[in-house]
Amino acid sequence: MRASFTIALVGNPNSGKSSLFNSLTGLNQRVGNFPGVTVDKKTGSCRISDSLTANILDLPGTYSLYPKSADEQVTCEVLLNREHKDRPDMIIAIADASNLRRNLLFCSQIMDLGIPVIIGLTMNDIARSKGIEVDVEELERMMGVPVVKINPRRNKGISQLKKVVADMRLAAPAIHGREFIDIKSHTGPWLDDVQEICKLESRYSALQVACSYMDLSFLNAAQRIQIGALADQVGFHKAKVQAEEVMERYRKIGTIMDKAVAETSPLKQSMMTDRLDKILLHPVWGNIVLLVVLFLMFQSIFWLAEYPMTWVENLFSYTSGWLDGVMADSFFKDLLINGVLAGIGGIVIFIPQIMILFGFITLLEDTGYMARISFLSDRLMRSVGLNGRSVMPLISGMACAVPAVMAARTIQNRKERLITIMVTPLMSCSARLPVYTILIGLVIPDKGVGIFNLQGLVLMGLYLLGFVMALLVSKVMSWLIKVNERSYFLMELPVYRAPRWNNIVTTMIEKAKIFVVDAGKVIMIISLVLWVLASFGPGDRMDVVTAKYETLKQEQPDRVAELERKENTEKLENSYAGIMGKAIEPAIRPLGYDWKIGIAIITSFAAREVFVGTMATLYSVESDESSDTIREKMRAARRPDGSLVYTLASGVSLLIFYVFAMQCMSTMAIVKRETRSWKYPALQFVYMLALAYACAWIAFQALG
Ligand SMILES: Nc1nc2c(ncn2[C@@H]2O[C@H](COP(=O)(O)OP(=O)(O)OP(=O)(O)O)[C@@H](O)[C@H]2O)c(=O)[nH]1
Ligand SMILES: [Mg+2]
Repeated sequence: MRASFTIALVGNPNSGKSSLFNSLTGLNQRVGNFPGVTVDKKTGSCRISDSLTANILDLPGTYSLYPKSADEQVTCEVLLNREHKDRPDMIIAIADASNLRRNLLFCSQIMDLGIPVIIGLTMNDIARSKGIEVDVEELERMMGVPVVKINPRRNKGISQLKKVVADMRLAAPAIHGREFIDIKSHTGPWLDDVQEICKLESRYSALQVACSYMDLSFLNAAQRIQIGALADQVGFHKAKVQAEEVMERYRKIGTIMDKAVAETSPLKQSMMTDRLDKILLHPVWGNIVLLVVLFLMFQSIFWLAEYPMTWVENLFSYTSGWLDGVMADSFFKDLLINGVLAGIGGIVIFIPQIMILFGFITLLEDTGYMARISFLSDRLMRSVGLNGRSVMPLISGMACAVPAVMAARTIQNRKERLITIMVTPLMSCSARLPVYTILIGLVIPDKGVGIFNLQGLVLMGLYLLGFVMALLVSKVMSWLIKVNERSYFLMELPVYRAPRWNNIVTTMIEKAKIFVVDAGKVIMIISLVLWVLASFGPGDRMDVVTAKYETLKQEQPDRVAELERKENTEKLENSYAGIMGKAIEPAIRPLGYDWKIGIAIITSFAAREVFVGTMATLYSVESDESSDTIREKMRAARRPDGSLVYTLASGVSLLIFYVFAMQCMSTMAIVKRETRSWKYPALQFVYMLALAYACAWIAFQALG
């Protein structure tokens, strides 16, 4: 049930809104040290006092109420549309004390919306180290709204904030009506009509609507026409009014700052960010450090994860060997070992790698280095028709394309945003990691190259391949898509912060959990369905095979073991799965794949992780040694002519196929949502599949 009282957290990007949201609600909304972490609204509930519970609404950060990008639009719609289902009754405006002038400007604009406001002053620790001291009582008096110092990163000042909220809730009716600046003096009386037409709360909301009425989704066509006509009539000049408004606010804030804020000389500490940036943003050193960081990340995915992965693998092969020994042969035993256990083992083994990957990405975000990566790569990105902001979606794409596609909302330019969305799925996501790992283990020798490990290098090569292809495709698309908007890279670089280790550990555990549960569900279902499809066949085909081998076994008792293996293979070929696989085999034979890989590719269209589960199930059904690991079974796999299935050529070809192919329903769904059209996910599916097929073919022909 919706509590009757909603508080929205509003403020400039990277000011600590989501941190406060987490403190208030106990939820775990994503927090990171760069602007644009939150791109959609999120609600939670908070007990303010014994008698008051509030809905808390976390919103994307915004610099003003004139939306310039899709994430800012989310915030503006909530604040301006009186009928919005998340319409707040109160706003906590978050102001970063270390950037007070600009943050107060936005607070003053929020105050003029006509909703009760409390200012939450964050980053006081950073302000202090910059030599900025804020007199809260004076600030409160001059701004005319309550101001509370908080540090949501350390959970400080939260109870004080709740008390002020509770007090204001009781006093609410008294607070309305006062404008920070006299808006009418800038626009004349016509805004009253706009306010009337759109049923807005304040004259300032009316000004916002008048400025962006074509973009706001809650206005209907009639309202837009009316506003347009009025604006023409009075000769409304949006940019001029906006500039005048901001100047007047700054004048007033200047006076307030003089009285309420004392600036002394900065302490040494605040220089740290500048000093670090001298190296980390240096045209040469900066890029070298960046390469080293990325390189370490990939090597450690292999190095560090190797031990826990071996433990998990052994545990599962031991368990299935043990079950095989103690259970009597039955339908149920077969299902348990070859269906369920093989499926679970296929997922659990990748937890260490997934955790390391997410740990690294969270570390980059938490320290503020991610924003530097954007800055460093702006030139490169621009040369292919994107901009520095596209890097964030691309890097988060290494974790998962779904949030990454959403992260593209912070890109203002429509064309650049669209291209970013189109190429993000080319970045190798964590779901590909299991496929890469298992295939690399099969076909790439485990040896050192200098101080590096060859398998680790190949893994990094695959990630790079996806990235380079993303750049190439962007370049091509930037020629094809014609939208002429100017674009510039503007991003505030956050101060460096120590990583919050508990946040990193929590994220790692949470992502592992999501991976096991979400991917696990799909993998389990597909493994079970597949097990059925691979264990049964149409008509009496399976019985015919059984009968044939029964006689053979009686005739040649010394070859029973070999005959049993052959029998299993022949049964698999005559099962439903076998028949389907054989049907598509001609299409994939030029790439070096057999029909079992064909089935894996088809099931992978649900989600790529399914590849390993599929392999596990298919090889388990066929093999009679349940204690072998999947890898051992795959390594031993042979074609009917006796040659190995997994050779360097077919393995590399398959790796490349998985780098490029769009095999993820969730990504397609999110691309549809973000672009509001099926055209783009369809196009994406086709171009990525074509790319995958062509490149895999070339690789197989070149190496074969
Ligand atoms: N030193 C210090 N750091 C803080 C404080 N509050 C938040 N942070 C850190 O500031 C960074 C940004 O916090 P978020 O809560 O993600 O900011 P946000 O306002 O939600 O940002 P967007 O979603 O991008 O608009 C994180 O690294 C926090 O740990 C504070 O009072 N002091
Ligand atoms: Mg946020």
